[in-house]
Amino acid sequence: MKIYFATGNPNKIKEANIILKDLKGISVEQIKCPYPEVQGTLEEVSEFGAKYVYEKIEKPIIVEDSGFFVESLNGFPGTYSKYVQETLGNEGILKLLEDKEGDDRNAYFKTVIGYCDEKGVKLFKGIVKGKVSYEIRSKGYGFAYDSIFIPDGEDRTFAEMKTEEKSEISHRKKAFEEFKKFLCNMG
Ligand code: ITT
Repeated sequence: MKIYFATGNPNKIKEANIILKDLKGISVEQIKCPYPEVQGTLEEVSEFGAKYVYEKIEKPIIVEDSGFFVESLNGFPGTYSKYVQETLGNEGILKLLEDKEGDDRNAYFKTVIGYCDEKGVKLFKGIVKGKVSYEIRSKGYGFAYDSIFIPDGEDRTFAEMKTEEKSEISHRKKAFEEFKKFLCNMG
């Protein structure tokens, strides 16, 4: 079974394929089918996007909306993560947190996958908690917020971990694990 993944971000496809690699007979393929990003929660964006793209292509489809939430900034950038990454960038986030320490640097990534087929739409969620680093730290892996996020239990940022390592513990891994259970139950 081929599942199409409507995204403009090839990193998501790479991570999805690593996470789903042990699932025989399933492959994920990128399609570029833009969908309107409604202003709302990750859940609302994914649900709307999955239905929208399914109506266009009439094949099993996933869309996925993710966000980076800093607790002491009341969840900012959250649903504005894409815009903030493109404008303030990671330096901007670090600047906002320059006088914050300890738990005031708590942050999490959240992913919501919307899957739609002829039976309708289903959502699968994953969260990974951690802290914002004090400086940008990267070994060239990952993307976007990965170079300022240290997952709990780790000393390295996601951008200092190989994609395979990030994909053992990430928000995306957790959401895709839920999706995997659903696929397995579908038979
Ligand atoms: P789509 O085409 O799938 O929407 P996107 O990159 O715009 O791709 P999102 O809207 O889901 O993805 O993500 C919002 C922002 O969060 C955006 O800047 C992403 O690059 C970033 N992001 C998403 N997943 C991430 C991850 O695992 N690590 C770091 N940053 C991530």
